[in-house]
Amino acid sequence: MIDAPIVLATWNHGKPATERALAELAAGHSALDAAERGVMVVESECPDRSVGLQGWPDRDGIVTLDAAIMDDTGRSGAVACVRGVAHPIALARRVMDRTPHALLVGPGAEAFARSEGLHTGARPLDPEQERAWREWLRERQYSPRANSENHDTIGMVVRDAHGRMSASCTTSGLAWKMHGRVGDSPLVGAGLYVDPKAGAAVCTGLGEVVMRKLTSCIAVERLRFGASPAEACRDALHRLVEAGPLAANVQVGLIVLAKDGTHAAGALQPGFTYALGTAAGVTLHEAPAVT
Ligand code: SD4
Repeated sequence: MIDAPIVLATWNHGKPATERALAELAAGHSALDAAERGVMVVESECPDRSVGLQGWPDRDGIVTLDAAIMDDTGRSGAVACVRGVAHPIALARRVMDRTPHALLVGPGAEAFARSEGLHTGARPLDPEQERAWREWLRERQYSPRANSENHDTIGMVVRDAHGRMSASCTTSGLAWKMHGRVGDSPLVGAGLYVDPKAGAAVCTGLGEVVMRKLTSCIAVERLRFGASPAEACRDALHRLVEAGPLAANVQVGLIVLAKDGTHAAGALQPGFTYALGTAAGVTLHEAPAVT
């Protein structure tokens, strides 16, 4: 099967990431390479400070990062709660390619990063991070807001011209989290999922909600049993609220890409934007609130 590639990525910063992923595909690289290198753009530069070493720190003033990557052969790699790594997605890829494991965390992940030449060393908070952290310490209120910073985390799904699929997620997690907290982004089935028989999905939003319901996996499983991407999106999001409405500050955004290239996005609340990249270019959209 040969047809046009397609890339989707979360939030407004999904646009430069998607442009990079499409360029990688155009240069003949795999869907896996595109999913890795696309999100690296946002790891390097993320003005809203929700990805990479520039991300907001935890409540102890420490920046810890989570990332995962998965291809359509069932392989995956992930890292969680890592410090001093500029490109955690590249580290996640190395976990997948060069270790017998699927997830490395904390000091062990950092030691592996050092052995792979991917550890960039401890660095102090920059003045903006320091200022925001000190301000947070005055009130110490932990109440993540829906669409907070409006563009948290980058998650991407890629389908190349041969129908091969991959997905990636990378994040600094929720600002002012407890030290050691890990969200959905590095967890296969929660933050991302790929099944060659069905499709791929990624999530963004309040990780504690997503990781309890395996939202990405549920969406892809719905595709496997014949749902359209829009139905899969709606069903997976409904699963989050079937026991009753969530607090007004809870947002979850979901992107679903079926193996035939059809796709959909949805969210618990308005305000979730995503980038769509095709041969015609990259456009930004707001996903419908589907609950
Ligand atoms: C987390 N899901 O760590 C991530 C954060 C995020 O929109 O995506 N925020 O819970």
